Amino acid sequence: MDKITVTGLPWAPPFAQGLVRDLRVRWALEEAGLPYEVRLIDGGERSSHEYRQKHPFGMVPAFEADGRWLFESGAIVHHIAADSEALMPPDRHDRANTVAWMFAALNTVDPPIQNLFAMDLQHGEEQWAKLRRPAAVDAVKVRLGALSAWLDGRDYLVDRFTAADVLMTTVLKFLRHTALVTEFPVLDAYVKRCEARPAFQKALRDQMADYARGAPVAA
Ligand SMILES: N[C@@H](CCC(=O)N[C@@H](CS)C(=O)NCC(=O)O)C(=O)O
Repeated sequence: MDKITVTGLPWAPPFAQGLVRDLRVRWALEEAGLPYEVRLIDGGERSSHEYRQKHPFGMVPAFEADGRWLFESGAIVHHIAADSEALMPPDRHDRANTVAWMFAALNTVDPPIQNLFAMDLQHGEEQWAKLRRPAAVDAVKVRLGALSAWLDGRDYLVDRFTAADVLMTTVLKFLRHTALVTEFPVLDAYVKRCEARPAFQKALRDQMADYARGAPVAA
């Protein structure tokens, strides 16, 4: 891949900082050792016809390599991983397992987590959210319990660090406002192991630095 650009937000409110999904793309690129530029785009540009040709839903991240655009963070991480042994094992069966765990992160583990995240951080004061929260927590715990059982005795989702761990870790990060991950010591250790990687640390540092530069000036 020649010139790579990733789109991100110029700023995010504190509850979302470190969660915005260009983080997982930056992390994957750091692991792969690929240089890239981040283009921070505001709401006006995200709504523009031109940007919608790159990202139909007007969100971040979008990704450009060799003049071609791609959207959806999972698809982007997969695209980067497909050419990088740092993120995708060479063995055919291990590759299939890695992809299975990438889908599991986004399609099986993420939905109940996003449900709880929205309840707590967007609707926390509403009566319906208070009533439904215990069931939403239980649904998250069912997934975390199964994931913890799988990771017990393993360092990573497949035999070694892969793109699946990039996605799973950044999905679990959406629970940081709760103690749910720490209730599962295996998961707590897994997240800490993945987040200790220099590539993650650099990606997070860079994203936070962008938000510090883009912070709204107090009136
Ligand atoms: N499924 C999409 C979700 C993308 C998404 O939710 N992006 C958020 C930031 S994490 C966004 O762009 N929000 C700003 C907006 O919708 O205008 C992906 O994984 O890329």
